[in-house]
Amino acid sequence: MLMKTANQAIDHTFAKHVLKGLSSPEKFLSYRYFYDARGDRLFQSIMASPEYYLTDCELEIFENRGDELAQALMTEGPCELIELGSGDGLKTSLLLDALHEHHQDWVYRPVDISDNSLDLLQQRLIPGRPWLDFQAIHADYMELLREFQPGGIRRVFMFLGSNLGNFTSRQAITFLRLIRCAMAPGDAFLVGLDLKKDPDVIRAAYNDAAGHTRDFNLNLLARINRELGGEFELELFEHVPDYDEDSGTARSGVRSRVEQNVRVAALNRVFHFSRGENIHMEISQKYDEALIGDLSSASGFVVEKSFVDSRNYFTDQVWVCAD
Ligand code: AVJ
Repeated sequence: MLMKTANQAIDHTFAKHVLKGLSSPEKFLSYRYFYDARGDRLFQSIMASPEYYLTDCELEIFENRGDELAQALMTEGPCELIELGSGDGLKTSLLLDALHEHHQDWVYRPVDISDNSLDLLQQRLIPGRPWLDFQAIHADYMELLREFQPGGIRRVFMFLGSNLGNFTSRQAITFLRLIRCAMAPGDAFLVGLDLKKDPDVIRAAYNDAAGHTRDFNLNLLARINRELGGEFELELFEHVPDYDEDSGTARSGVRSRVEQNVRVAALNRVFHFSRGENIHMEISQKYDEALIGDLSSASGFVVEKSFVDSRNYFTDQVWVCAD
């Protein structure tokens, strides 16, 4: 029996996921559930923290190389720019403005599962851009990609912020192949990827001194408390960031400080934690040329152009169909 609360419907998908993840011998919860209202705010704080370089680096690329980026993507005729997951609009606006300067007014189609972020994006982008054709798509981008047929209007897909890094390499290839299948010759894919670098720089980015990343992880337990009647005592869990230099994989999650049982009312279950037991939550993959080569070729792409920031921390690349 799922518990009903007065003002919040139980999210059955979330409930099922929590049941599966916490019953597994190696406990996990997915990063996908980080982003409730509080998680969105915490992610904003992470992006604003001095240690989290990713956002600044990608913005620098769009600011300094926006025109070259636009030129790399331009062709004759109409085009739609499909952004998978709507960002804050800042980087996108730089690209759209650069295209507009070259008399290329593209249809801009941000795809997001959150109505709220699409509304915010619209409010940010439309003022001062009467030429902008903004056509939001409220959908899960994985599902949307499965339905896309190649052909018709030329398309540029865009997936920024190293969001690809949340996928394991198998998941990344599956996702990239979906994009590839939705593309016709002449279409392009613009992807932002975080590069391997001094491990201490990466470790700090996922363990900021102000503790936003810790709170971001713990918020997933707090969300179980709020939405599923969980009884997690947050002080009894600690954030565990980890970065493996060789693989380039940053992993994060939380660890039980003590042996304990935690009840989740909506699942009618008690979960046992041994002392030091982990709940894995997120990976953030860092890339190098070899890894990018493997990923792109395994999914039917070639890297056509790549741009990096001044510190060589981050790359935005234009990928095109291999054949
Ligand atoms: C939104 C997936 C790019 O992995 O760097 C930031 C999310 N997690 N700090 C990342 C995140 C912890 C972020 N991405």
